[in-house]
Amino acid sequence: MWQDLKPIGRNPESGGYRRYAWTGADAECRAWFEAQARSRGLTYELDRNGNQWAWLGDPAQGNAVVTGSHLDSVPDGGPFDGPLGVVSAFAALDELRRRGAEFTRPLAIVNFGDEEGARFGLACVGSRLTAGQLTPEQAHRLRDADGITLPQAMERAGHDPEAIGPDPDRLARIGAFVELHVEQGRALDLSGDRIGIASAIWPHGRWRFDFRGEANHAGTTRLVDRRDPMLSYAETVLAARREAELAGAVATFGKISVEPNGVNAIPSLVRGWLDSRAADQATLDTVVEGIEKAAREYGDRHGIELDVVRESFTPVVEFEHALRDEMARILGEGRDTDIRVPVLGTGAGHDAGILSGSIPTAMLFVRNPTGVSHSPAEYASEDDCLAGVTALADVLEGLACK
Ligand code: HGY
Ligand code: MN
Ligand code: MN
Repeated sequence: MWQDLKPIGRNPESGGYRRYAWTGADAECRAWFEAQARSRGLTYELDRNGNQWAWLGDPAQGNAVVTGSHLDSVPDGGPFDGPLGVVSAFAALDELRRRGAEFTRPLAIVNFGDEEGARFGLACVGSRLTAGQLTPEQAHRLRDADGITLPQAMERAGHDPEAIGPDPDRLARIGAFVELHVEQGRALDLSGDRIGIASAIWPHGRWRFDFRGEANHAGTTRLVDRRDPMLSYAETVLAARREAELAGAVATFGKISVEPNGVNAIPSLVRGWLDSRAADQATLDTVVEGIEKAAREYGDRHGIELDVVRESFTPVVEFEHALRDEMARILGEGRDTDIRVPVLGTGAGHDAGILSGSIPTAMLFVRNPTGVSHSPAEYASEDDCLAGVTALADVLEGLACK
């Protein structure tokens, strides 16, 4: 499976992946998913929001156990964030069949569309639409950097944008969703464990800061006469770091666009996107308010207009304790006593977090020795990935089989 996925959307210069929603690379990933489903005799389904499902058993029976993740990527993302959960899901099913497991509940493998939001700016579009956390009207207003709207992109990829919307009937058939994911930190490396169970996801969001000044000649405009929004932006980036450090949170400006974007022109507009996350809502609010305040104060002194728009927000997620405990019990059973499965919090967002408001969800993490993610350097060893498959197979067997 990894060999098939390896070339799809790979940027040869960086070695990272550019698998953005509703692009050619995304279509290739989707074709791969469908082929994997059909080759295993699973019933393939594409839902109204562009999420792909592969069913074993009759979904109408209800109380299904679902596993999977996403196949799209951030710009120059690593190979594991997303695909590890989908590949492991198919591999775990193969393992269960090898064990001769008898299923008492329907099982599905899912590929959620547009988890990273790399193209349209909003993460987890497929699961948010399904859960009713994003309305079709809001989704229809999303645009990529070239001005292409989400409906236009969907249409070009052969998906009906008028069909999108909440899917409560689909969610009502699911009794549990378990997402396996590469860890995006070093907690497992530091504790010396291959596998962990997620406890919670930090509240997180994305804010767009538009700094407007005045375009002018870089050679002839005296410094005192300038209204340069790049300075306000730079000051705001430093403020973000200070506020995050003070609060024990994180704040990142990782994307910027500049107009007119000329080497010898003072910019008229600098647009920067802030991603900020903290352990609790109050801390996150304090951090973002502090950053905005610093941006306004600096801008006021230098004639810069500022607009701040919150583009997305995900509240804190505490994964369901009953499912978490059940997984810990299953993974503890019949194993060497020195195999521990720690329970970890994370600052990364996931479809499992979005769906946790509607259905019981849980996550398994696979050790990442450097903790690097959203980068071509993201890594997990083959042994750890195989331990992840075994753990996922054990969990699915414990939940869905006799
Ligand atoms: O950005 C995130 O946390 C996620 O990987 N989409
Ligand atoms: Mn990611
Ligand atoms: Mn992911």
